[in-house]
Formats: sequence, structure tokens, C-alpha cells
Amino acid sequence: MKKMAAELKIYVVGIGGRGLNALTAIKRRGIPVKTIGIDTDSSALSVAKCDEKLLIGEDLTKGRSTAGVMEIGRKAMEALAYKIVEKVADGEVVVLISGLGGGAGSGGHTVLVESIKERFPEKLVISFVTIPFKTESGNRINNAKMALSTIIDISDVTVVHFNDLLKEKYPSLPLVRAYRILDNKIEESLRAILGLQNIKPIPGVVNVDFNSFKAIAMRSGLGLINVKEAASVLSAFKEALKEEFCDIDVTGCKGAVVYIEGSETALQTSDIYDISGTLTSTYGIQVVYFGFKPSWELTQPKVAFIATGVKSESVRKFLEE
Ligand SMILES: Nc1nc2c(ncn2[C@@H]2O[C@H](COP(=O)(O)OP(=O)(O)OP(=O)(O)O)[C@@H](O)[C@H]2O)c(=O)[nH]1
Ligand SMILES: [Mg+2]
Repeated sequence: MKKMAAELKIYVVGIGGRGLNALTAIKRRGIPVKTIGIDTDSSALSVAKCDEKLLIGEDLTKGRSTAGVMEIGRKAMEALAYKIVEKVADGEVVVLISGLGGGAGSGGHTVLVESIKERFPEKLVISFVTIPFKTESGNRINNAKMALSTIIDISDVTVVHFNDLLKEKYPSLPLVRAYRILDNKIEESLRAILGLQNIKPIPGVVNVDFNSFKAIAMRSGLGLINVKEAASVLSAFKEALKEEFCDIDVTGCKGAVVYIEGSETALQTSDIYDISGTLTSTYGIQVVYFGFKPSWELTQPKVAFIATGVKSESVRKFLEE
């Protein structure tokens, strides 16, 4: 009898106001992950929707926000990170989400990644972070810079979204609606990672499973995770190469995964040759994995594209300026 692989267990931890907002959105969509919300702010925590909640820094802030002081976020997390480390022990992937700039998120995020990696160096830790609007206070921008460079160093994969690009692309949308667009991106990314299970091999190419993805994702730096739907596989792939909320260059990156979801007839032999030609010849990516997921629900093909060890000029500039 064919032995089925165990279900992929993912913990998603949201830290601070932004982290909690993202968890609430994820929970509403019913994505099969375990969610844990952490904040110093008890009122933010009380309205968040997640499986488990942890109030940190009670002795420091009396259940209020850190008021943008990163050091308080750090100390608060240092005291209780062990509780989260224990909770995520049986997970294969830990995803951390925070909005950089405030005290809880910027301070707590770095401490938690450190604690998890110290105890479980082989666990895949993926960080999703947003960069504050340029117009926010200098304190927030400095917090974000400090936290970002550490997070990129110590997480296995860091996905960066610029709030400014959200404003640029959706200028007339109310802020909360615009925020939901970034939450959707994270939800899609989580689905893309969960989707690495039960993938059907495509003959003639190097096929992906969770372990091959993990190999290109461990200690890889900046990452891109994009899912796009279009009338054809190739046009969905071209869309998925571009990240809307951060300028990403995949040239010469560590590795990439492409998998296609759709009806069996949507995938043509030439698509696979075109996609692999683009990734290996045009972008010089040496390690590329493929997969296919038959789906009868989709009316048009969907392409998930994950690239690790990518470069970003705007992240470089943000850190250096
Ligand atoms: N995209 C997005 N960005 C957000 C959201 N909420 C806040 N932000 C951004 O994230 C930054 C940090 O905000 P919070 O997450 O509220 O801060 P915090 O971590 O709770 O920190 P303190 O309240 O200072 O302890 C802000 O400066 C905003 O730029 C959200 O729901 N979505
Ligand atoms: Mg807060």
C-alpha cells in the first residue's frame, strides 16, 4: 500500500497590531494552519481572531502598547518566547508576521525568530514583514530598519512588502481595505506553501515536494512568493514573476519552485519548456523545481511561483539610507 506523507503542519504567529490583523484575516478564510497572536496590548489581543493568544510584557506596559519603544517589545518577548518555542515544537514551518515600525512587532519579531532558531535550527522559519509608510515618524522608520536587517539575517526566508507601494497602487482605497490586500497576499502565500503537498509530478522535469522546497529555502535571505491566475499558464507565470509590493530581482537567485494548478488540458508541453527556459537561461537560476496540481474547480490556470535568495534594490536602499 502507498504510504501517504504526513500533513504539513504550519504555525503562523502574528506579533503586534499588524500581525494580529493578518491572523484575523487568515482565520476568517479558514486556512488550515495553527494561529498564535502575541502582543503587549491586551485590547488589540482581545479583538483578534486566532487559535491561541499570548499577552507579553504585562509588567512593563500593564497590558497597553509599547508606544513604539522597540526595547520594550524585545524585553517583553524575551521573557515569554519559551512558551511559543514549546508550542511550535511539532510544526515543520513557522511563519511570523509583523508590521515593522512599532515596538511590539519590531522588537518581538527578532527575539522570537532567534529563540525558535536557537532551539530548532532545522525548522523552516519564514518572516512576512511590512515596511512603514515613508510619512510615518522617524522613530518608526528607524525601528523598521534595525529590525529588518536582523530579520533577514536570521529568518530562513523573509518576504517584504512596502506599505508605500500599497498606497501608490490603491490611492483611493480606504486604508483598512488596502491592508486587506496585503493580508490576501499572505493568505495566498500560505496556501502556496501548503500546496507543496500532494503535487503530481510532471514527466521530464525536476519535481517539487516540501523537502526540495525546504532545501532552497533554508537560510536563503529575501524571498518572493506569488500566486497568479490568468487565461493561460504562460501569462499567469509572467505575472507571478513580478512582486507588486516590493521590487524583486530573481536573477541568479538560490532556487525557484513553479507549480501549476488547473485542468489537465490547460498545461501544454511547450509551457514547461518555456518556463524552464526563462528561469534557467534568462534569469540564470540553477535549481528549479516543478509540479502540477489537477483542479476541476479553477476556470483558468493558476501559477504559484516561489523564489529564494532574491535581490531587492528598494530593500537595499531602505536599509542603507
Ligand atoms: N499592511 C499593514 N500594515 C499595518 C497594519 N497595521 C499597522 N501597519 C503598519 O505596521 C506598523 C506597525 O504598527 P503596529 O503593528 O500597530 O505596531 P505594534 O507592533 O503593535 O507596535 P506598538 O503598538 O508600538 O507596540 C505601522 O507603522 C504601519 O506602517 C495592517 O493591518 N496592515
Ligand atoms: Mg500595537
